[in-house]
Amino acid sequence: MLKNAPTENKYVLDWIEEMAALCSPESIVWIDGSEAQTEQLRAEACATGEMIKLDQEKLPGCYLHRTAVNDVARVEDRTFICTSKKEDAGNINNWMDPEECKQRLTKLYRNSMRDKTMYVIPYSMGIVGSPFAKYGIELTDSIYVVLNMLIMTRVGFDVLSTLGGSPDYIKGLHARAELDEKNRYIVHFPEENTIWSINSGYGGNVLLGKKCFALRIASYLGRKENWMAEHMLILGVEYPNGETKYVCAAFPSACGKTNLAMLIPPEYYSKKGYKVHCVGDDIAWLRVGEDGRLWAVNPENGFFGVAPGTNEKTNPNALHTTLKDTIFTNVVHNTKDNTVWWEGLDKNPPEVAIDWRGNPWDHRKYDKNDKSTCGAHPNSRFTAKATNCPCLSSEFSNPRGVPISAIIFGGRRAKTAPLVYQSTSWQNGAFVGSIMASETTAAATGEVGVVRRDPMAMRPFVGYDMGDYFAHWLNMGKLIPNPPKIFHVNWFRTDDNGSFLWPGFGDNMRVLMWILDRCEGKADARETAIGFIPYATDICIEGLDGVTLDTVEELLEIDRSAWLSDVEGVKAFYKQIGDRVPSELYSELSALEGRLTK
Ligand code: OXD
Ligand code: MN
Repeated sequence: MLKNAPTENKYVLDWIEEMAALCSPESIVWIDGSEAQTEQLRAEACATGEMIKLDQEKLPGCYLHRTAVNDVARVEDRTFICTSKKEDAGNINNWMDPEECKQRLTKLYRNSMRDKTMYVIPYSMGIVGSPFAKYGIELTDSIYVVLNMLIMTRVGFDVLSTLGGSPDYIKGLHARAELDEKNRYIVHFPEENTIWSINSGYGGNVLLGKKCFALRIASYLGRKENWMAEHMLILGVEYPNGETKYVCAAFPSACGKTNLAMLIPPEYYSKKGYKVHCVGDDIAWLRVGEDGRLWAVNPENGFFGVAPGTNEKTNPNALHTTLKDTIFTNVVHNTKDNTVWWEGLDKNPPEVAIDWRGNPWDHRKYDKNDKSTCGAHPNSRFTAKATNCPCLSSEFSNPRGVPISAIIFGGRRAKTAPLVYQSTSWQNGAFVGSIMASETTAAATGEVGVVRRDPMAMRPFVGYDMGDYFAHWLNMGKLIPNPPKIFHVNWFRTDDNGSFLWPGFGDNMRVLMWILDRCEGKADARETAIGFIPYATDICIEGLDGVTLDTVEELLEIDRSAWLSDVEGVKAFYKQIGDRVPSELYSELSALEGRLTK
């Protein structure tokens, strides 16, 4: 079956032979990244109904796909880290013995591709040939996966030639099988550079370059090799003098990373000549540069963004990015003009439409408080090319990456966390990241809106023990001579009526500017029990309707009793993580408690 393979790498060929013998596909097709082959696959997917070609005048190169109704988000309870020792996966991850797992999944993979094609996708996370890049091969029986990988990663035979005869690549096997949720598994073998995914067709579970490789496996590799794989956007703020400063920000899934990464500065700043450039919206790989600073690359090549809520006001750049070459998943199909729609796009829901389940949809029956009446699934997505983003940074394809001035953590918290605060050191910043918490969203299955601890926004994505991950953060601090300053933000604070106090979106630039001023030593701050807080007058509110100095004061208030109860939550969480939580973080926790009770 592997006649005419475009590589002689025996580690690649032997593995594909073995997986093909297991899954019994009818044929094997190598994905070369060419437009001709991609177009042929699109046509095939449209012929079988796997995708719908949208109006090519209004949305050139755009398609719609619907997943199975039981398969719409990442499944954390079905996600496993299979290390040989359970303690290396830790208490926060699900663990299975690697051999037992392989036995169980082998039964599910057996003959799962009968009568189907197995596609072989050679891909790179990062610029092919650059020292930051890492390579993977994904085997899949889904054209939808192939077409998404072609957008999200760098796919082609240059990956194989760069890999040469090396065994150093990540082996990914994906089969849709029966889409049986009871037998759905997203499994990582970090000690063997291997990922197995079965019975799902949802992006986060099946685009193996993304969460599985670029976060779970990469975080494991980063610890071994002294670098970091983080759930962070990367953006650059260009000053009127042409200088650009870069920040990374870690927020949990569906908490506005894409919006922040592509923000349009408020007029107050744009008139002066400030610009924002997007380097990445979801994942950053961070290494110590020769100059002693921390440098970041975005290993992805596209955006897999949440559609609902994306509109001309919240994120015009994302909206424009999706106007061509985009695959929409689980949004509303406007059958009158063959376009797409989602809640929060505009105030004109289509009159004649099919919802994400594939049923006729009557927008008049939509009830904001009842998610089951939505036309688009709350976790519906767009897969769009980075190069179509109007504010893409000129450094996006720079293999060196960009130097990072600040790391920003953030969660969705109605109370407790102030608009912004700064940690007092790298160690204290790692502590701030470790105690992050956020209200859950629709990006993963499970209840929405409950507060859960999500350290560094990496709870679902650390490929090893969380305590060891914290230790790795502390260790990295010792390896970076000139480390970024670490901050925490919260755009989601509400007043007593439950209304957001801060306008968010483009106006978050005002907070970014305080952060960057702090990095330059240009802004003052007040030292409090939790860290450095801005003076309200230092957050620029010029041109901002409805936000007064009093609002900013309220946004910056620290409620000691809420913080003290948070401290109890952190103690319980650290205990749950287990005995590998570094003592330095316990010292930080008791020092915080001490300051709060003083
Ligand atoms: C994502 C997620 O899709 O975090 O980026 O779930
Ligand atoms: Mn994400």
